[in-house]
Amino acid sequence: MAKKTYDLLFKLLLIGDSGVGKTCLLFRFSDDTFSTTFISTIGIDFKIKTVELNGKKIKLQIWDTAGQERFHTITTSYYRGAMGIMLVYDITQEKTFDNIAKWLRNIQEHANEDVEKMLLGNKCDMEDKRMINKDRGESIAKENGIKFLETSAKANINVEQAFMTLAADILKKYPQRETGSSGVVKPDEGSSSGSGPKCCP
Ligand SMILES: Nc1nc2c(ncn2[C@@H]2O[C@H](COP(=O)(O)OP(=O)(O)OP(=O)(O)O)[C@@H](O)[C@H]2O)c(=O)[nH]1
Ligand SMILES: [Mg+2]
Repeated sequence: MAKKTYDLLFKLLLIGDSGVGKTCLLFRFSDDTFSTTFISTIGIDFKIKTVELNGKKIKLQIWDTAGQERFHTITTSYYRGAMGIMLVYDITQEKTFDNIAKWLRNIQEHANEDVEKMLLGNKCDMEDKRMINKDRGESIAKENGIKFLETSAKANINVEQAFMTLAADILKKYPQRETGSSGVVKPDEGSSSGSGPKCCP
């Protein structure tokens, strides 16, 4: 008999301009690898990593979107199912910072209202090429009431912390109906074949 390998399933989404390092952040987090070769994501991809938080095994299903505008329609169709969204810019590219407002509008338009958000200023290993001060990242995050971290997928700075913080923020507001390990609710994994009534509005 297969043992249940997790208690909760959280769906996370990575968004932001092309080239900011979304895929690299995901590979660093899930496989602890990094590549300097830029292979732009086509459409959408995902990885799974199971982590433990507050004694609960949480399966993170992390969707990695293409930043290129031509994939806008397909990528925004994934916003609705996300419980947490990681919005990434590149501290060496002003344009990717200017576009934060655009990405926030996309979230507003396409995601659930109560989605947890986090802003990441990636590539903080490239201090010599920095265009965006940390203060600017901090203040735009504050204005929008979201958490902020500077990260480096390359140097492995704050990557684990970013994903774990987002997961912890989702967990905090997770319904606490169940008490004790046996009563933990296991959300369905996205199969649409269930015949029973939907329990949630
Ligand atoms: N120095 C440095 N380079 C990075 C870092 N993260 C990513 N890169 C480089 O930036 C380039 C783009 O990284 P990707 O992760 O593919 O970018 P992306 O955001 O997934 O881009 P799209 O898939 O097109 O949306 C690659 O050449 C990476 O090696 C980082 O933390 N530091
Ligand atoms: Mg990518």
